[in-house]
Amino acid sequence: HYDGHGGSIATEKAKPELKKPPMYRVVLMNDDYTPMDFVVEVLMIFFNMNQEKATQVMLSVHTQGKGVCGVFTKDVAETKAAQVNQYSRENKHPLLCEVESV
Ligand code: TYC
Repeated sequence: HYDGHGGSIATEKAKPELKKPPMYRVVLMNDDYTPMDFVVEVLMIFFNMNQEKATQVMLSVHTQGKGVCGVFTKDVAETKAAQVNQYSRENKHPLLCEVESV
């Protein structure tokens, strides 16, 4: 119940060493040049999606302008975004992957 200083008697002392870390969205941006097949490949390689799920997310990014690939801790999110951007540059595609806090 309410404890008068923003916590609760039921939860404030429960496992104080196990706080949830802040989470970050990894988002893919649409562009006019990256081939759809390449985006699907990226989602399968770096976000462990099957072809059906990857196609669904790719088409959502294509239609909506951007889309969430996954939600991770800060270090994992930043590593995945950097890996996607490096892989895209290596393959001469402008595909852009960004991190935003949830
Ligand atoms: N718009 C691209 C095309 O028509 C496909 C695409 C989808 C590109 C998603 C980027 O994040 C992206 N070839």
